[in-house]
Amino acid sequence: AAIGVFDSGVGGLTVLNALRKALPNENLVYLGDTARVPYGTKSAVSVMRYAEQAVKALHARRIKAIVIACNTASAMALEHLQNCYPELPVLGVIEPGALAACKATRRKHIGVIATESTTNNQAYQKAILGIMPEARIQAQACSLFVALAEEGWHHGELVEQIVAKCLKPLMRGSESEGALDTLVLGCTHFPALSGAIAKVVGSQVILVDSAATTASAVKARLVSEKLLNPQQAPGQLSFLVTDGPERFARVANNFFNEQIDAA
Ligand code: DGN
Repeated sequence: AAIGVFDSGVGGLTVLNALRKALPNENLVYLGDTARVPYGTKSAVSVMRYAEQAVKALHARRIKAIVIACNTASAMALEHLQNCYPELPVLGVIEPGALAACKATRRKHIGVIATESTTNNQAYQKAILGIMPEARIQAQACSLFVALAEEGWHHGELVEQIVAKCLKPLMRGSESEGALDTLVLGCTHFPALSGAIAKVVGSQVILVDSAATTASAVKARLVSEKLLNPQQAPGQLSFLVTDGPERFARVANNFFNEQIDAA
């Protein structure tokens, strides 16, 4: 059986990289809902419906666990999906991202950038405060970064100018007022822009994302449920998309460390 990994498009591939690293012997099936991306500007009702259909398609394969590798879908649909499949581990990326932020922060002042739907839903704010009730959190929607990341606009002066403009509301606090010390990349597309984001926010701000902590959480869950693949052979990878396999393969190569051929 395989681990099913779902995202609205290519962003979840940043999580897939971490899963490959943490669980090299596991078979992974990735589903990108490319027909309906972006989720980040859609209503909760639509995102729930899309996520439900995507997970149903994964469930129809031999799946032993599901990773919702999309912050927007995790924010809006994780609980619903867990209720739909009580027999399966269904894990999202928000709790792991919040945990990474709480581990990294020194002054407990945390910024969160994500899609509009994720920031409106307050999922990160709730998850961080659940771990660290005294944290100060500032959230900022940066839905535009998804398009930049998908188009392969990851570096350069123009990208930094756009990033600076979008992050301006977060960067107002001075050191004495307690400027933020940690920034959560709360969308699985954003690690592609981490170089430009780091340049804009400066080296004193620690950037964290959900990928590595999600992979650790998945591994811990598989171990505790005795679901790890006993075989030592390298795990198989397969990709499913709901539209445009050629575009997926092309764009995916900006996000994933291994070559992907059109699905
Ligand atoms: N990658 C998705 C996320 O983590 O929220 C968002 C991409 C999108 O659908 N806009």
